[in-house]
Amino acid sequence: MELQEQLSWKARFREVAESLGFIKVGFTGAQPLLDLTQYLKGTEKEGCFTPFVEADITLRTDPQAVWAACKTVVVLAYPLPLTSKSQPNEGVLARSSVGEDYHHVLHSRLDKLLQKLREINWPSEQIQLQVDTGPLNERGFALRSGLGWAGRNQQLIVPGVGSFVALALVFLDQELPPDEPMDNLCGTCQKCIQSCPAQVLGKEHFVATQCLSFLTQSKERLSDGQAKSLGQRLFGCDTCQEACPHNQGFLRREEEAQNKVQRQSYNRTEGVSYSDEATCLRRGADLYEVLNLTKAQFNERFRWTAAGWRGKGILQRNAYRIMENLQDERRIAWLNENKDNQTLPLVLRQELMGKNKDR
Ligand code: B12
Repeated sequence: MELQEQLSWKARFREVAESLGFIKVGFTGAQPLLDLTQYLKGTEKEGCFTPFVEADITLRTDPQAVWAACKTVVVLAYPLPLTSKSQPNEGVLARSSVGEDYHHVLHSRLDKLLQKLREINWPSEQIQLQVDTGPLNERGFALRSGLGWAGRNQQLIVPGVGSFVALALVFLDQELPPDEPMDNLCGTCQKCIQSCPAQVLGKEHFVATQCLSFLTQSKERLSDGQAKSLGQRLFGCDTCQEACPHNQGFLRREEEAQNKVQRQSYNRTEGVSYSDEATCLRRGADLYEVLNLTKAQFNERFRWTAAGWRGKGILQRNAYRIMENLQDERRIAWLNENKDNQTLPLVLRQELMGKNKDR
């Protein structure tokens, strides 16, 4: 294919993706991320790996090891929803875990993208997709495709947009001219480093197993110190992103939407852009309700969000620990009622075992 024709297909891809709500699109080749491979090899033994990543470093960095026909990786960013502030005694959900699970939202957007590409006779035989759960390192390809730069908080920051975006990868079996990586615009700013309650930023390596977001998702026992450090975080942590100057525009829009909007809900209609200012999603969750969730209530309230993927027990463990932090006495009666019960989450039982806590 001639260069002119390749550029024209690229432009058409972008146009279709943007019409579906993707906020930025970058293209890069299928060569492996060699620097990252070396870096990952060096950090494997330092608590930098979570159980959430592929163990084989080659599969995290080399698109052709995952799909031999791959020639181009397209990286797409989709905005996260605007949310409303939680109430003082509520548990707090990260923006990536409110509303319909972003994995579903992005996959459904990508399915529409493929359909529209077929309609314009897109010249690829096959196209493969990844949203978060595949093996390849998304931020590494995002950096190389010029989608944004990596903040000191590890986040991919899209210029003019910020980091409250979810990423997706589209793999093509045709070569298209790559985009250029962009400069890092953090300058000397240290705000995220200063804000991190776990003090994991700004170190030589990011020890992911100490990040509070990880702790809220971990099925390992939390120590009392770790549980205390969660504060009111029920699932995920946005603190380092909230401190970032590049996210202040997003946070202002949220504030405005929250003041205007009548409807503050847990859900929004599929297909409505996440950044639609008519829907402000609730980030707060009633802790006592979470503690008492039945399976059916969990399915109704959380299963379809990204806060649901670790199961009901993890949310209940976190809710209990937050109530402990808030000295909410209702947890004591709840524990007494449930301690001999199968419904007491195993991880919480293990954490409280042997300490005679609250009994
Ligand atoms: C495992 C994982 C986690 C782990 C570990 C996070 C981490 N920082 O490593 C935990 C559970 C802690 C986590 C937390 C969160 N995550 Co997460 N996570 C992932 C996942 C599945 C893999 C990440 C990974 O491989 N990490 C290893 C490190 C080394 O890579 P990285 O930080 O992703 O990217 C760096 C490298 O590529 C590096 N790099 C590239 N080339 C080179 C070369 C050299 C020489 C060096 C030194 C480095 C380097 O630069 C990048 C930026 O620092 C990705 C999805 C995916 N498949 O990639 C989502 C992903 C990174 N997570 C995401 C989100 C939203 C979050 C949270 C914000 C959720 C929340 N609110 O709680 C937090 C943020 C925590 C943080 N400060 O990073 C988004 C990020 C969006 C964005 N704008 O950046 C992703 C892309 C999911 C998605 N599809 O949208 N996550």
